[in-house]
Amino acid sequence: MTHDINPTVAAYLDIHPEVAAALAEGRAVVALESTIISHGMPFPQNVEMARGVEDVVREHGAVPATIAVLGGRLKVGLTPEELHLLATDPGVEKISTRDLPVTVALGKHGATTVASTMRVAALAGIRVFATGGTGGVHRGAERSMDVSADLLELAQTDVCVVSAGVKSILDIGLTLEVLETHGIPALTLGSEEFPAFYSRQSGFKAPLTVATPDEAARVLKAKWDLGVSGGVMLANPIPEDAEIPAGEITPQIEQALRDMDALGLKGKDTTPYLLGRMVEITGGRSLAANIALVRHNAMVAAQVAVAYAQLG
Ligand code: PSU
Ligand code: MN
Repeated sequence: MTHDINPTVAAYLDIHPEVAAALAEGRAVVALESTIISHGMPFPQNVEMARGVEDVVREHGAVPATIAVLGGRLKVGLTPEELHLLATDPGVEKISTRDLPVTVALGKHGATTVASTMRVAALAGIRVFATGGTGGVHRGAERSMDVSADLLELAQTDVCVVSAGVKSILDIGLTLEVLETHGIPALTLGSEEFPAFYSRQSGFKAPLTVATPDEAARVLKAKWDLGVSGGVMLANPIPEDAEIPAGEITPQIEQALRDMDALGLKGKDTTPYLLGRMVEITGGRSLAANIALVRHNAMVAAQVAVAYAQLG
């Protein structure tokens, strides 16, 4: 199941030796993104989270490959110094798929979102990826047309994204509609209800459910063996002891959205602003929840990657 990287693509990639060895031997690898480090959490929690998540992946038998663009190079697997740079350098831009060729061509630094991380992971031959929450359809999208590029990337790139569902700063109902339109399986792990990032409950029934990481791996194999191209969203509810119940978090999200509107923020700046504002409004509780859910997703992603590698 090893993946041959064509030489044209290989010329842009710097695959960390540990990741390259695992890929060459068909061992489990889990991709991790970097927008969550540079634009999703404050320092120093961001770099502690990034290192901790890599450890969780290793503890569950897979090799972590944190992805970013540094000096125009597509990095797959980072050194501790590179992680630190992403966590601290204000010059690191948030880059989605549309930005990727520009950041590469101009030799800049970029923190990759779910969409661009999926794309780079696929180029390197990595099939499983852990994040916090996937982007989706923003509230008011019927006027703003703000639909995350994460959804369009899921429609076309063969990577399984393990997330805690869709951030409740978004319109979850519309997000589920767009996932269905694009033929993206939104599998919920071990729950009949689709999860909402900080909360286990969203008020929306899970469109599809799997009981175990092993079942999820079998879905991936069946999908890609059959040539049903594109990604899979594996929604993994936040652990109970870390969740902020929907009834408590909803008014705080509404407050953050009002504050954002008052500032007139739009486009790529909205998600980083909202996550930061939520940390302030909740007195840090949303940050603790965010870190807990990312670690949980990393564990499940490693279990899925190990099971998928065993399917051969
Ligand atoms: N999950 C987190 N924190 C984050 C993100 C996900 O816990 O910061 C990032 C991901 O990189 C995702 C992005 O792709 O938020 C969504 O941004 P937008 O809504 O602009 O597409
Ligand atoms: Mn957007």
